[in-house]
Amino acid sequence: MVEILAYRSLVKLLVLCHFISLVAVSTVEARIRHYRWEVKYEYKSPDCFKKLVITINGGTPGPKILAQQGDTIVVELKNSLLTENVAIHWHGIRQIGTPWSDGTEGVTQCPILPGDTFIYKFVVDRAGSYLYHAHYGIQREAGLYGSITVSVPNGESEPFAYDYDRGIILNDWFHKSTYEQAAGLSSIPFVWVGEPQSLLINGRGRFNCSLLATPSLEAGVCNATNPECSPYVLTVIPGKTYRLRIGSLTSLSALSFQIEGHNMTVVEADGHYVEPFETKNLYIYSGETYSVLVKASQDPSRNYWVTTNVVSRKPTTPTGLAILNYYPKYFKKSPPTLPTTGPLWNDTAPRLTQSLAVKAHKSFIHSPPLTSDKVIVLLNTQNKIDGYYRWSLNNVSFSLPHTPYLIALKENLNLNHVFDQTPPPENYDFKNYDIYAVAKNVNATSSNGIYRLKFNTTVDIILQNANTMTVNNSETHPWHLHGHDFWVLGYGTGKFDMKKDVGKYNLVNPIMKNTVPVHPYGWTALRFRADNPGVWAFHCHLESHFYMGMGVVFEAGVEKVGKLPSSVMGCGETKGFHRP
Ligand SMILES: *[C@@H]1O[C@H](CO)[C@@H](O)[C@H](O)[C@H]1NC(C)=O
Ligand SMILES: *[C@@H]1O[C@H](CO)[C@@H](O)[C@H](O)[C@H]1NC(C)=O
Ligand SMILES: *[C@@H]1O[C@H](CO)[C@@H](O)[C@H](O)[C@H]1NC(C)=O
Ligand SMILES: *[C@@H]1O[C@H](CO)[C@@H](O)[C@H](O)[C@H]1NC(C)=O
Ligand SMILES: *[C@@H]1O[C@H](CO)[C@@H](O)[C@H](O)[C@H]1NC(C)=O
Ligand SMILES: *[C@@H]1O[C@H](CO)[C@@H](O)[C@H](O)[C@H]1NC(C)=O
Ligand SMILES: *[C@@H]1O[C@H](CO)[C@@H](O)[C@H](O)[C@H]1NC(C)=O
Ligand SMILES: *[C@@H]1O[C@H](CO)[C@@H](O)[C@H](O)[C@H]1NC(C)=O
Ligand SMILES: [Cu+2]
Repeated sequence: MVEILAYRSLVKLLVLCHFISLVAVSTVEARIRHYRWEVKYEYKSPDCFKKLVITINGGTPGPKILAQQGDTIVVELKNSLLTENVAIHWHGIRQIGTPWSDGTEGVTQCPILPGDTFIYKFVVDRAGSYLYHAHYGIQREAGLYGSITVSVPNGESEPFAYDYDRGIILNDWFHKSTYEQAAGLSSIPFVWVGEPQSLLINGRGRFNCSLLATPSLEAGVCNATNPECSPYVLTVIPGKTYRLRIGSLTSLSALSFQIEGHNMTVVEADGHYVEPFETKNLYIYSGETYSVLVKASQDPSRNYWVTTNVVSRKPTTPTGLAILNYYPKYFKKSPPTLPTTGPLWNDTAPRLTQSLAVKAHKSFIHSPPLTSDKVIVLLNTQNKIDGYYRWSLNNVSFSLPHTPYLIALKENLNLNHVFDQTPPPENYDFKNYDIYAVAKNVNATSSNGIYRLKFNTTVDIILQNANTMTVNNSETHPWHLHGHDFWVLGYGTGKFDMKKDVGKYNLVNPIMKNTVPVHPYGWTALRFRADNPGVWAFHCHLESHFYMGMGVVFEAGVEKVGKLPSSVMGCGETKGFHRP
């Protein structure tokens, strides 16, 4: 014990002195992992097309965070974007005791100004596969994202075995800048960027340069032989089992993911063990993570395609490609086959079936509370406000305040100056609303009001999907909750039935997750315990949807939150609190 304490002080000393950027602790009791990151704009060609992207220490995706359960992560983040703010969210990390490190601009902190350095410090309290990404405007789309892998404590084992661990991050990629996109979303007439130009696997994709208007003139802009856009190669040793930690951080697309000729066994979702099931095709929604086991058991004299395809929206984006390479023979050789175009994009049934198949592993069931104290129903629709297209919940479209809620509530600022004191509606006109009809509300309201929950109460959320403002169109929305995991009690099609569907909730072995899809014209029911003091966003994880109002905020037990670091302040009504 003495040794450990001494070791800890040594680590602290090193951290304080900033002598090294990463303390890769190798002793049994690993504790603090310190990272120094610089965020900048750089020209990159992830899909062969050169554009400005946001990098961390020169890369997109950013550095992998590898830690062990119980470790403290310290990220010293320098904003070198020159003319743009930044904030980073640690997706899936509950931030117990450190709600100010959640990285949600406008909710838990002021934005980090150009030139400033901000220190995120938090504990990774549960093993599993997680993500991080920008949480300021639609900045994530510019390439600011990466993964967090937390291993189990020494001596603890997982309910499955594998030989090697590999990370796969999926993303969709647009050639237009975030500025053009955001301006288009908030214009009259509305300007839509369209479908992504490519899909990226571990930051690499392939845009067909011949599709540019003047390909020969743009040879320097789009170069198919640029090594930055050569496909990711997953090299495997015949006979070995691989754990692939797959995460999606798409801005818009729902995806399917396949490895030609190989099935996958799903074993983990959002940091929770899944009762294993085998599938040829994994559907994955933005903000979700899955671990799958893949056995390198096929003919090793050839390579295989790893593919990802858009589902739920009519795809115009080509298949995202990587290569499964059997060691040692055919390094980087393209497979002899044509890549699969994936499942039918408009067939919702298999997606719903797979959502329902994800249940808690039988030895790792966290039983949910059998009843709830409050039920909030959120009708997911589009509408208009003053001629602008918006997404809304129960006819109310969310907007972020200028002063972050956490600071306003904790520091007892004059709340009337900060946000709307009327909470948003907890329900809508259930009986009379036709979820298949074109949403026709051209006079919706916008609000930054929040739900203030009684601490440690149990809350049910029913996400009800509906038609958008386009005929026969209902989209897939991946909903992400900050600060908590929730139990997934059920999914269904059509309108939720308060009597029948509640009776069918899975209270036996529901999986816990932090992100969950609501399928077109369907519903999803969740339950969580408001037991983490703080202020937490709950929102659609599609960049444009949250930007256009598709989110809510929960406060619970804010009086139990410890002293806020002054580094989170400095904007809106908190200017006077800024560090000297
Ligand atoms: C790229 O686009 C050009 C022009 O449309 C087309 O002729 C060519 O087949 C495409 N190449 C690939 C690999 O899709
Ligand atoms: C395309 O990239 C290759 C490899 O980096 C390079 O040799 C070539 O000069 C580039 N072509 C153009 C037109 O920039
Ligand atoms: C994958 O699973 C399907 C159906 O479950 C089965 O028919 C097929 O043989 C499996 N393929 C491999 C390579 O295991
Ligand atoms: C799905 O989309 C395809 C075109 O991509 C269309 O031919 C087909 O009719 C659609 N199926 C359904 C069930 O809407
Ligand atoms: C939303 O507002 C429209 C128009 O004011 C109204 O017809 C509709 O019933 C409202 N929807 C809900 C879900 O309350
Ligand atoms: C929109 O709603 C506001 C109040 O909610 C009302 O004063 C106004 O008349 C409405 N406008 C239209 C076009 O319905
Ligand atoms: C919340 O309530 C549960 C069940 O009543 C209890 O076991 C738990 O200790 C409470 N947690 C806190 C933080 O008060
Ligand atoms: C919308 O769907 C309904 C029912 O499936 C169908 O009757 C109608 O023709 C569709 N309308 C359009 C514009 O596609
Ligand atoms: Cu959405």
